[in-house]
Amino acid sequence: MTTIRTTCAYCGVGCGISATVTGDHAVTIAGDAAHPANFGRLCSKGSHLGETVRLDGRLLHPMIGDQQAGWDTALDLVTRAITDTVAEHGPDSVAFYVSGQLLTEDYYAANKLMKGYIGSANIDTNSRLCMSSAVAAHNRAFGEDVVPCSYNDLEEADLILLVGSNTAWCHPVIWQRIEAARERRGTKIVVIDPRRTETAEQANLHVPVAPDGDVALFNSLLAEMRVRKLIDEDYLGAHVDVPDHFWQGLTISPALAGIDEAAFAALADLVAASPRMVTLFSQGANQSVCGTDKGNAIINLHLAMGRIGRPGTGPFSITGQPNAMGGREVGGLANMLACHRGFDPDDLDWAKRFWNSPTICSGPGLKAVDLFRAVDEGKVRFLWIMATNPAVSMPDANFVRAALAKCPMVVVSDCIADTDTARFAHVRLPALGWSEKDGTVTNSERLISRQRALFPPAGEARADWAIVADVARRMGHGDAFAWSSSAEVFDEFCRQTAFENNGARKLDLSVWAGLSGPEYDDLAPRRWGGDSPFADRRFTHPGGRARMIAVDVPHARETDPAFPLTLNTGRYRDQWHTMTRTGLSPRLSQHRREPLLEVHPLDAEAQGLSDGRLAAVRTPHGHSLFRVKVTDAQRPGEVFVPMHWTDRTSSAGRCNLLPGPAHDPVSGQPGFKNSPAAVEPWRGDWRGFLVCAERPALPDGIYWTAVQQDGGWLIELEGKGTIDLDALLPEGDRIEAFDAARGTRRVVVRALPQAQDDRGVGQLAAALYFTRSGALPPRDWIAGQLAEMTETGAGALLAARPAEPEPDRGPIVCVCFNVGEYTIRDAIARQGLESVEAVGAALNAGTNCGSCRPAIARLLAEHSIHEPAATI
Ligand SMILES: Nc1nc2c(c(=O)[nH]1)N[C@H]1C(S)=C(S)[C@@H](COP(=O)(O)OP(=O)(O)OC[C@H]3O[C@@H](n4cnc5c(=O)[nH]c(N)nc54)[C@H](O)[C@@H]3O)O[C@H]1N2
Ligand SMILES: Nc1nc2c(c(=O)[nH]1)N[C@H]1C(S)=C(S)[C@@H](COP(=O)(O)OP(=O)(O)OC[C@H]3O[C@@H](n4cnc5c(=O)[nH]c(N)nc54)[C@H](O)[C@@H]3O)O[C@H]1N2
Ligand code: SF4
Ligand SMILES: [Mo]
Repeated sequence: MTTIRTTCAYCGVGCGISATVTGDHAVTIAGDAAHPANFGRLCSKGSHLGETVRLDGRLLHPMIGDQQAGWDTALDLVTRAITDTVAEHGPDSVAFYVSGQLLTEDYYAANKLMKGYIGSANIDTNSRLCMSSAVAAHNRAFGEDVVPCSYNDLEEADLILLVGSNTAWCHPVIWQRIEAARERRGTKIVVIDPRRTETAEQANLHVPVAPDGDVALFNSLLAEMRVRKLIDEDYLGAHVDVPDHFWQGLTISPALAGIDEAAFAALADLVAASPRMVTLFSQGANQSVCGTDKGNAIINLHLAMGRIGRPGTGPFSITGQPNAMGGREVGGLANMLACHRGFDPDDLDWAKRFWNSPTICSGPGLKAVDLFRAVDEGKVRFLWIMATNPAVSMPDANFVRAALAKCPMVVVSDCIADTDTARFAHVRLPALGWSEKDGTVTNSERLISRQRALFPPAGEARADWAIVADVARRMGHGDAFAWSSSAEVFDEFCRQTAFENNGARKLDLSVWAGLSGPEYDDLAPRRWGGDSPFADRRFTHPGGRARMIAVDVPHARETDPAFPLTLNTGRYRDQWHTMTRTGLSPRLSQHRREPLLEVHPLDAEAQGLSDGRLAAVRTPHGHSLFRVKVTDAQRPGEVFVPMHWTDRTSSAGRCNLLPGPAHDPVSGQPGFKNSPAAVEPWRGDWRGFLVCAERPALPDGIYWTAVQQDGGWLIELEGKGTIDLDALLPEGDRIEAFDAARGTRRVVVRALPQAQDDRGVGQLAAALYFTRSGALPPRDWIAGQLAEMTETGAGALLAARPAEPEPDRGPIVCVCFNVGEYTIRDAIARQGLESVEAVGAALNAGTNCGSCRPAIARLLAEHSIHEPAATI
């Protein structure tokens, strides 16, 4: 057993992990107590990484179409496709679409090949969908894409404004650090989000801003602070350029942000009273057609009040992916060159000389939405997709799919064999997975950490940078891509940041340049730019001054009576994006088993939706089906669906058929959070669910969702007309029950001696519960029987309940200890529990990773408001 210190695979918090390898693709995960991002903490996703490192579903060999191929054959084909396409149609007919889930070394190699050797800037990244508005806002205000804060600032602030951030779910360890600081110093927390998220429930103040009301809100706050004489005129005079007539354009108009006077006054009082203020912003700000303006409206407030560059202050754009920041540094965005440089002739000359490149690009390349449009128009004819799943995650995803289907050559590098995007690939290249990768990532606070390999490569998988370098060599650029390790790539990148920099840009990694192999291997986490890059009050714009940017309140989106609602989209606590990895974890799949449509009771009533049944969501671009959850956490007129489900996990629950391609004019970032939509009930003639060890082929034309369970799958089903149920069931001993009156059929199948897996004879192989008009039993207990090693009685299996009835746990809240909502409500009521700690002492819930603590706090709060909740 060896213990290896590495970094989490998932979010931009960048937690350190201490991984103890216990066997072949077996690992025990713990937080690294010495890592400065998390000091030992991990959330539910990080804690369950061990469930995602097995080889199931991995892409193990290069594939050309459906045929396994050798690396030489596959890379010869890719190289020939690039050179032929460039020869015939020019360099801009070739494009890469990459990802914040690549390591810095991978990203550097891809950017160098495209911009310096193919000679086009058509390399864009999924960070376009994620951070590009923040990047643009930083560039406008500071002259460089520099995040001015570190996590320490969150702990030293008296007031934290969370704008469009569901921190408790999406950056849970940052949330835990904020909570711990609040415990110590009484930090006030404000959540600005149209939804009452679990984060908002824990805040001192929830400001339910109207969709895209943020510019109006921050402009109003700035105007209000001016009235209160709280503008730091000295700071502005010395360090900030303010455009002419800036102040005349500002009004105090919280109503334009959908906010009432009382909430605005409460917010303004907090802002006025708290010089130590951090504004943490995420996708509710960035993913908008006015996302760059939102970023600048936030930064304007901080500059004007001098709340930047001092401990406990600053506008803090938090990154999503583990290496979103590293990608920005190397130049992964089509409108950035490398090392935070643009495309002025000087910049191009600088890059050309450093890379010694034969054909430097001439100007910015295509941003993601335009890139796929160019694929559709036949202008881009070769596309290499690395570490992202655009067939799911791009807006107007069916358009993107149609474009991919037309593209003469699509190459996909992924660690997973079958993704929605991989289905469009002519060539698939197997990449190392998280537990095999070796390199560096930069987190939200500019901290560079090592990811280290725990296992040897799976199958023939290779590092992304090495694959890129091999193609470059085949193109005749061997000298420029002659690295033999990720350490050498990192060294070259560090030297590039320092090349002719002379203090002009904050990004300067020269302290890391020249590391030996062993020094790189041992590299301890370290932040570039220090705690506070603008502590010296010197900004990157020529002249060293920051800039206030005049931003206008956007015009309200015109309402179309056919699409009267606003569709908002985002994340669940325990799933990561398109579920290619978290979806492998039975535990993480417990928290939300189906994609839900969250809708306010008034809208549910008006549209005839019932809680727990299905609804169709329509937009001008497509329609999808979701399970209805009626909740007053939504504002009336607005609905929310998750982004995670794909064609692999559902028949019709894909979110991104719905949002259109509208994007921010400056950053190109799509407005995923505000689309016109309509909803209506969707009723099948029958419904049911299947619990099974092996997943069967599911018919077209029905609703289904599939989630992993211990030992198999849980599949929800609903449809119209008839269905051949027997086709869903495996071979085995069958026990059946019918109820003709309700059209109910229940079938339990037990494994036969020749069962292929290690299931013992008589163990559960599948159980199907089907009805036309009756009720369906709870799923929990029966799904749990898949992993049971003993035979369970037929009566219990058909009833889907144990012979000795156990209380229904309800939806799982704590995935670490499998504790359900009803169990927690029951314990709160019966045992008089009054705190999250007391619930933990009684049930263990919330005592491991802590990701469910906000949910437990909500159950406690609800109990204190209502009569004790009914228990089952
Ligand atoms: N569990 C989990 N964690 C993750 C990820 C994941 O997939 N799963 N992904 C990672 C990545 S890549 C990212 S980018 C981050 C994203 O992290 P977040 O940005 O926190 O997540 P989202 O759920 O996309 O959106 C945040 C909130 O924005 C709100 N919002 C919508 N419209 C508006 C608006 O107009 N104004 C304001 N103020 N708010 C609005 C939404 O209601 C939502 O609650 O999470 C990272 N962490
Ligand atoms: N509606 C809606 N859509 C959204 C968003 C939203 O809030 N709402 N958020 C957007 C945001 S912020 C983001 S970041 C995107 C995320 O969207 P995607 O990037 O498309 O989502 P992932 O599922 O993370 O895809 C990563 C892929 O890379 C593979 N992979 C992982 N590690 C490696 C590696 O080291 N090498 C290689 N080659 N492959 C690897 C994984 O198996 C997976 O297939 O979604 C965007 N789309
Ligand atoms: S907060 Fe969770 S997902 Fe994010 S890096 Fe830390 S452990 Fe990983
Ligand atoms: Mo993201």
